[in-house]
Amino acid sequence: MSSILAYDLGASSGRALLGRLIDGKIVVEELHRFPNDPVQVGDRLQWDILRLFHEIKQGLLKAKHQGITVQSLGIDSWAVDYGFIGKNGELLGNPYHYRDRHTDGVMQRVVESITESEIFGRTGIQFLPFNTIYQLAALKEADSPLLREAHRFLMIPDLLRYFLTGEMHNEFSNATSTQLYNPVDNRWDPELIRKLGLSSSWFGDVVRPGTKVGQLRESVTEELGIPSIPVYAVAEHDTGSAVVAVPALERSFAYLSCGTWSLMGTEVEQPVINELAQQLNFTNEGGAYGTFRLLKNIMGLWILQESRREWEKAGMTYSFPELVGLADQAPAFSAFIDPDDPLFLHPGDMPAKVKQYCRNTGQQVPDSPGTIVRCILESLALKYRYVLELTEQLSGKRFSGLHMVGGGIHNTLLCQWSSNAIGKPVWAGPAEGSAIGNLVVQWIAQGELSDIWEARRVIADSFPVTAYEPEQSDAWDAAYREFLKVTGLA
Ligand code: ADP
Ligand code: LRH
Repeated sequence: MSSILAYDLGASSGRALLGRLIDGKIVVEELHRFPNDPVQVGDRLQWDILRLFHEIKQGLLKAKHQGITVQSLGIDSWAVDYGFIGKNGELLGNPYHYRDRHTDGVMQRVVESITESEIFGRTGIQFLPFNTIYQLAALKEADSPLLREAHRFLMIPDLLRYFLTGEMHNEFSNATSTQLYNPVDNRWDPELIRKLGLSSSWFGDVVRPGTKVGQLRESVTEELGIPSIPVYAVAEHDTGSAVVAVPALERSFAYLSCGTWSLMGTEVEQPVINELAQQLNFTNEGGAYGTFRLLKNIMGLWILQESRREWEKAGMTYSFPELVGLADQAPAFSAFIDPDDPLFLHPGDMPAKVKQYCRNTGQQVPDSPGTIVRCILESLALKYRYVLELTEQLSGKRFSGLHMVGGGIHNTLLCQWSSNAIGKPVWAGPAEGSAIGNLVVQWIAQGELSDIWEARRVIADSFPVTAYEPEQSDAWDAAYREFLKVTGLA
């Protein structure tokens, strides 16, 4: 029986899932899970990339110790971040975290010299201050020595794949997230690269999800005492893999990939690059098999994660289920935030920021973990309604419900409230969407599954999906009107 490995690195944790196809069903086993804590050094927030590589090797070792023969592997991770490789083939510096402040104010300066319509017209990508394009512009502004030494640009999974195989390739889904890739011309955009003063030689050939991109190199197989196996490029942007795994049986569906971020939208065959998409700040991220993700980023459970971290620092340790329980006990609809207010983007005392937002908007100020978590979760659910309505407006589609995937579906209160807020059913599952999407792309490449639609049917047959029906519609409609008013989204 053949087993394959999917590494899925989220902004909060990473995991190695072992997948097997047994009698037409997918069976997964979590071999390894590890935290992905960024590291603050002075003013800089960085990823611990070498530790992540170490954890990837630990996953392979665990497979070996269990006597499992792994057939192939793929890696997906959060988008936009990257490392540079120097002329000697070594990583230059440590990749910055997209929440690092080196990009503060850079996007505004870039769009003063290259207009928003030009950037959006060339890339179809939403304006987020941490997009790779602004990270690189920030290095340029700071005259970073990295740019003088840079030889090749690799995004996080490209980089880890390079460490494993010794081969350098840029994968398509992640390449689009940089806001430097032109999805119509199907290449890195030479004009944007030129206008920013970057070097086109950094950006290599772009491989599609499902391409075999090397074998484990000798240094890895010798160190671990394992045979060399093929490494595949999957939809290496985790959201791309998550959308592959949405168990939708209908062609037109809405999804919410719910983890550190909440990514909501629909799948399209062609990027939607028009004035409305730009004005609504939707994105067209490249996916597997010629699909695009027409979606919007919503700040997501990051606000809750950071609140939990803050309470922990103060000696109050809560698990996520405990926090959800406290929210359930707290009074309903007493205050709302716009989760996408820039206030919440950077790390820092999140409970204080939630309070500050409520105070500034003249609302009752939540003052306990329960009331703060309730405010965060209700506001997220209401923001989902807002973005779902925009997705319908932009795509011209009407959705009968919402598919939710990702770790956030363990939060059953959020799933129920999301259904209440949108007034439609929510179908929640699978939780490990990104890792499962990663697995099926490898199986399609190996001829074990025929295409993405067969894969989605098999996923639907293999993993439980919990259906939530909308409740308390009048109360949620009233809350939505209040939410739009206090957040200024009306
Ligand atoms: P990422 O891949 O972006 O790191 P995940 O998809 O793993 O994120 O989702 C992590 C989030 O899922 C956490 O921030 C937390 O809010 C939520 N979560 C995970 N487990 C539970 C649980 N048992 N109860 C409630 N929420 C949970
Ligand atoms: C989710 C995600 C999202 C990006 C963000 C940087 O993990 O990949 O799609 O916008 O991280």
